[in-house]
Parts: sequence; structure tokens; C-alpha cells
Amino acid sequence: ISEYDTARIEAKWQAAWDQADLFRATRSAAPKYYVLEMFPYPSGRIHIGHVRNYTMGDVIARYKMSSGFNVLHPMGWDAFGMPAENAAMASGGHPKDWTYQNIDVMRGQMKPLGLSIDWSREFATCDPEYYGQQQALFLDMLDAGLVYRKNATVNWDPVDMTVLANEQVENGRGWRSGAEVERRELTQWFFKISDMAEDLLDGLTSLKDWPEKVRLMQENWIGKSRGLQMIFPMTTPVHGQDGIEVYTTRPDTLRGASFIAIAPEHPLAKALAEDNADLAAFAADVRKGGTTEEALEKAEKRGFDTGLTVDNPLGGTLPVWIANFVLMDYGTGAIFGCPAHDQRDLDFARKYDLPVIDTFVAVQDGHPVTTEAFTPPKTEAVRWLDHPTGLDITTGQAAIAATIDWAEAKGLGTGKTQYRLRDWGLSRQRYWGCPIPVVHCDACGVVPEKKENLPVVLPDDVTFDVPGNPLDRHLSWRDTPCPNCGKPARRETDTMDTFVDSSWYYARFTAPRAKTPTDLDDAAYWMNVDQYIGGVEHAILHLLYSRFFARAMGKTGHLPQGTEEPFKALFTQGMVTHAIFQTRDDKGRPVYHLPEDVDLDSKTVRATGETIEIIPSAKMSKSKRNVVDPQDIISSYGADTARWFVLSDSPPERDVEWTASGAEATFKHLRRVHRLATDIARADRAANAADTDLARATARAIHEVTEGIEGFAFNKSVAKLYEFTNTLHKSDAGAQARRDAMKILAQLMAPMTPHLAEEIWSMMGGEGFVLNTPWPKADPGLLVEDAILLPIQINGKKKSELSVSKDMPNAEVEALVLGDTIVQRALNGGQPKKLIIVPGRIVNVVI
Ligand code: ANZ
Ligand code: ZN
Repeated sequence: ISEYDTARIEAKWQAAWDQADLFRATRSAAPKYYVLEMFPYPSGRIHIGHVRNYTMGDVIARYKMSSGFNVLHPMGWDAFGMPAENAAMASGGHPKDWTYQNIDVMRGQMKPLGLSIDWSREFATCDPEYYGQQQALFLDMLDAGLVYRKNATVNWDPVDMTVLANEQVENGRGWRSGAEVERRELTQWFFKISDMAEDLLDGLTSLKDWPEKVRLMQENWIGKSRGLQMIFPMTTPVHGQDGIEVYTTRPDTLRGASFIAIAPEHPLAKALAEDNADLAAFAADVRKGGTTEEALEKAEKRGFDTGLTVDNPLGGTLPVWIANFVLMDYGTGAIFGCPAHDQRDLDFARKYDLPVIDTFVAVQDGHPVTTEAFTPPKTEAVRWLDHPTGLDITTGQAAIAATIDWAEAKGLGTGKTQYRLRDWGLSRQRYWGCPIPVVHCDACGVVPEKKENLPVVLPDDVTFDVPGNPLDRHLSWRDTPCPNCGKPARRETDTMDTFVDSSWYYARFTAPRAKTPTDLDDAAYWMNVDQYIGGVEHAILHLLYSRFFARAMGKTGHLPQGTEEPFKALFTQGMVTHAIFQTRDDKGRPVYHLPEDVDLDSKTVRATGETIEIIPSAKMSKSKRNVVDPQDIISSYGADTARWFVLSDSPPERDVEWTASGAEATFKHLRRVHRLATDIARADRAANAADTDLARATARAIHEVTEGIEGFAFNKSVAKLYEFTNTLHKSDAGAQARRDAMKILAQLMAPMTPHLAEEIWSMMGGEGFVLNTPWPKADPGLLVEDAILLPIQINGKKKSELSVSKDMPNAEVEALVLGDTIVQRALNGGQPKKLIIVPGRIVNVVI
């Protein structure tokens, strides 16, 4: 029994927790605490990064449970999305089977970790019970004017026959098909997130417990800027247009304007294309290529001179071009080009030989424009060259404000606040997503499905043998009577972006079986999420969309007031990395070796003796053969070792490197703790003077481990626990004192290594579960270090004394001794020959 048999111990306690139904969350009078880790995508197997993420959440959850909170700690599956369809296309299976099988496998891998999850609340976003409520939510948002349809330019993959998100376009090609992406205009569904731009920006200031960098990323994404909307009159009106309205965030550079550029989709461009075949061909051609800002940034600048001109309010005229880098859905779809101060404009001007006109120079040194446009920060003062408002030296910021006032006074334009944030296009021409619950009727137009007909369930009998959306081809599903007039009509075949699914799941967890999207009483009790934990890769879209949804759900009556910011505190954890072991083949190409195939002492491949190169701390990837599988770790060492390891060594926000030797050492440590507990349980020794020392060490351990957990510095808690174990190991204290200390050690370890902690707790005769035992409090009296009186001898005779804390370091004691007035007098300005400190006992100064 004294053996540290992880399989037996862990299975035993997991069964006991289950039996006692410890993690089921129900509303109570106790204060609540909601801890949530970003739910996983069921891609196949869990990886060690998941283990780190969920262990961190579990530490918080268990710590809060022991601290008297009623904790909600749920888990679910972000289950819709392309990979399921890709797998189906590759293997001929069905996305649904693939997804639910993966969920079973991953749940099966997660349970052995001993996480304090309320599994009764589990759901997958592809469950009709979940997405049906999402459809209800969608209809209410439609009603509230938060969803609408519009024509939009999209990235179209001509091979996969689908719209691609900007992130799915790589170098102008579809990420899956590799086909050259085209720009197309399609009628798409949009969430009106831009209406909430200001509110979403404002809300950021209240998120004190979010990482500063994440708030900044959100702020930049929303991208508020103050600019000028101004009309340049056409020199000669054409097609009924007498001016071109542009939007600029740098009106201060107006003097440098050397051309006007409009988007290929601009109404004027379209009108001109009607009787200009060359222009039409150009516009069609530039539609190839993505719509991302990045794609436009990188793409070769291309333009078409319309031959038209506008009047420049500063004198003369400016030519009007059509340019591929001007977007129709930002600002007004038209710009004035200022090559001296904008890189894209400069590239364009160089190519088409347009003038480059400086409008300012840096105050210290004038700069020649070569190939780089010069744009100093808006806060930096520059010297303005012949500025229309008469400015001399001032910052861009001040000049922008002055130019807007000037333009408004002259009736040239109006100041306008603009956001980079655009409305969220949610239409996807895919099967494995939540169907958009509307019907298209020739007589009635777009008709919402009746709520009592929800969920609009995805049909199971679909095929993936041809490109395009299977729902389009599934006629018996698509054709349906109009909910309004009953005549034959067609269902919407677009499904929702999977970001919709993850934008409200946290709210659904508060009442996962409700017959409405949420239950207001449950939501009022459990919301907001007190601690959200996940990867920084979701720092922008997922969090922004969730913040939007929380607001939209408030407006449509699905969340109570005060839930506008659904995640009170956010923590973004680092990765678990692993070294790559590589050699090279005769062509110099890298060959990767599994960790178990190399000898780390001699740095060679065991089988061949070749010398390996070690690339430390690399991201795990199958192709580099440096992946560690949580399941292997659990079967060799147990879950507690895996949990302890991912928390140790590195601060949680930083990467932690998995090493075989580290895992081994962790296991040995836990085994030592187990053995120590066994010894202590058996030992019999009378109380003695060492008891107080141990009590003091215990108090300090409680204090520091708690501080570490509260401050999200789990590595510090772990370090303190190592230290405290050593202290306990070496202590000569009596049996009862050691047992008391061991019980505290079990309590302090419980959030990290819950199975071992329960085992020790029961060995020490602890009552009930360690988890249900109130978190220990450090006795403040024991935290204060003892002050002792230290006698000071000068040449062997006691002359003075010092009050110091018992374990003050010698260097500090020495400084105090040398500062003592009696010692100083005796030294008379000189240095002692010798200064002997017997710690805690006496100091002798030899003069
Ligand atoms: C003149 C100018 C001079 C500009 C200069 C920049 C620098 P932010 O600040 O990111 O919002 N712009 C406006 N509408 C555009 C569109 N539909 N497509 C492409 N570019 C567009 O960007 C605003 C700036 O981006 C605007 O300010 C405009 O160029 C350009 F030294 O006007 B600027
Ligand atoms: Zn109808």
C-alpha cells in the first residue's frame, strides 16, 4: 500500500468524486465563481497544450471550491467547421460521425486528468438542442435590427465554390484548393457589430483584469480614427456625378495630394465601365486577388487612368484613377493619393509617374523621399511646408484637427469619426454549420422561420463528392413552404460562421438544457465568467464577437443587465514546447528523431550513433516528431505528474518546455511526497522544540502558495511546495506536528495534484474530501519572523546588542553591526580586522 501506484490512486479518487457528484454546480446562497477554459475543437485527440489550459482552470476551480465558492466549471465542444467536412471529403465518412467520434475520444482522454468539471452541462455546438437555440437568438437579433443582408465583396474560391474568410486566403490563393481567389459580389448576412464600435471600445477600459496587450489588440482592431470626408468637384461632371467624396485620416497632408483613386466597385467606375471596354476589363481583372488588407498591401499596385479630373481646392486639378488597393467598403471607396507620406500611394505614383509633393519635413533634418514614404508618428512635431491653414511647426495630430476645422469653415468637407471595425459577415456556403433559419419566398421575400419550427436541422443524407454546398443540392431539404404564405419557397442554404457558435456558449453553460437560449435567473446568478483562460490566438475575433453577442443578447432579453462584458478576467496561457532532435541526410535535408530514439548525454541517435542537433523549445508538430501525447504521460506517470509538470518551471503566460527528464523528476518528487506521507502516518515521536519551527514553515507555505494561486503564478506555488516538502522531510518535529503539516501540504497540493492530495489526506485521517475542506489560513502570529537579540562583542567582550530577525542574511547583519554607534566609535573611522557572525547567536568584531 505504501507504493505510489498512480493508476490505482487516480482511478479510486475519480470514482469517489463521481460518486459524491462533487462537481455538479447548482445555484445556492453561496457566492458563485465561474471559471471557464476556451472550449476545444474536437479535432481528434487532446494535446498537451489542452492539458496545460485545463489544468490551470482546474487549479483555480478547486482552489475556489475550497475557499467557500459555489463553482461553475463546465466543458463542451466547438464542433462545427471545415475540418469535419474535409475529413469527410477525404475519407468518405460523414462530418457528424467524425465529430462525435472525436468528441468521445477526447472526452475519454480528458476524464483521466481528474478535472473538476460539471460534465452534466456538456454540449457540442453541433447538437440540434444548441444550434436550435442559436437560431432562435438569430431571429431575435434579426427582429432587433442587429442582423441584415447586403451585397458585399467577398473572396470567392472558384474551385471549392465557396466564400473564404480573409484568413483563409494565403498569397491570393484559397488555403485548401490553392486556386486563385476572385473577388465577387454576393448577398450575405451580416451582424451589425459596427453599430457597437464605440461601446465595445469604451467597455475595454473596465476590463482591468485582462492582459494589457489583449485590450490593445482589441482597440486597434476597432480602430477608431478621426478624419475628414471631403468632396472634390469634378472638373466636368459625368454620368450625373459632380464630385468625388474621399475619406482621409491625414487631411493635414492635403497639400501633397497628387491624384484621386477610386475602388473598381465604385459607382463612378461602374458607370464608366458601361461604355469603356478597357476600363471594364481592368476592373474585372483586379477583382482577382483577395480582399484582405494584407493582400492589398502586398499586391502589385495597379491602376487605370480614367482621363477625368477633379478640381483641387488648393489650385489646379487632380487626375482620377481606378486603383486595385482602394476598398469599396471602407470610408467612401475613394481616396486622395499623397505619395510623399503614404507608402501605397508612393508605390502607385512611382509606377504611373505621378508627382510626389512633400507637405512637411522633420524638424531636425529634412529628408529626401526615395522609395519610402515618410510618415512620422502623429505626435511628433514637424515643419509644415506651405500648409493651407498657415501652420508652421506642430504635430500631425494638431495639424489634422486644424485642417478639419479649416475644411469645415470653407465648406469643403466634414470631420468624421471612422472605425476600422466592419460588420461581421456570417454567411458560409458550407454544410457543417448552423443553418440560417430563414426562407426565401418569391412572393414575400426573406421570411424568418417560425420559432416553433426550430431547430432547422441539418439533413444527414448529404454527399461531398462534388464541390459546392451540399445543402444547395439537397432539394427535399431546401424546398419548403413559405412560413408566411405557404407557397413553395426555398430555405436559406448558407450556414453560420462557426465564430457565432463560440460567441455565446459561455452563457448557454449557465442553463444548458433550457428551452430558450438562456434562463435569466441562471444567467443572473452565474454570469459573468469570473476567470476565462485560453490562447492568445483568440485575443481579437473570438473575444470581440463574444463581447458583441453579450450586448446583443442583453438587447434581445436573453441576458440580464450587467453582462455586457462577459469575461471579467482573462488569462492567456503560453504553449507547451518540446525540443526537436534532428540530423541531416546526404542532401542536407533535416531528418527528425523521436525523443526515445536519441541519447541525450552523448547527443547521438541510439541506433546509428549520428550526432544530433537539438533545437530547444519548439512548437510541437507531428512532422517534427516532437509531440508528446498526454495519454502516454498519464499511463507512465499518472495525471498528477502531467498536471504538476505543466504548471512548474515557467510562469503560466510563458511557454514551458516538456522534457523527458523533467517529467521523470516530477514523478519522483510526487513519489517522495507519497513516501513521506506513509512514513509520517506510521511515525511516533513526542512533541518537541522543532514543532514551532515546523508550524512557522507551514504558515509561510500557506501564505506563499495562496499568493501564487491568486496571482496566477502557479510556478511560484509549485516552487514553494517543493521547498516546504523538503522542510517537512528534514523536520525533527513530533508526530502530531508532522501530521498536521502533512495535512496542510495535501491541502495546498490539492488544486495541482488532486488525486495524490486526497490519498494523503485520507492517510492522515482527514475527514471527507480534501476538496471540501476549507482552504487553510496562515496564522498571522506565525508569519511574523522572530526578533532576537544578537550580542555584539568587540575583541571578545560584549559591548552592544542588536535586534534582528532570526534568519536575517549575514550580509544584512554585518551592515547593521557596522552601523552600530558603539562599534563605530570603537572603529574610529577604520575597518575591523575581522567580523565573525555566528547566525542567530553572536557577533564578534576584531579590531
Ligand atoms: C490621405 C493620406 C495621406 C492618407 C497620408 C494616409 C496617409 P486608417 O487610418 O487605417 O483608417 N483610405 C481611405 N479609404 C480607403 C479605402 N476605401 N481603401 C483604401 N485606402 C483608403 O486609413 C485611412 C487612410 O487610408 C486614409 O487616409 C486614406 O489615405 C486611406 F499621408 O488619405 B489617407
Ligand atoms: Zn411567401
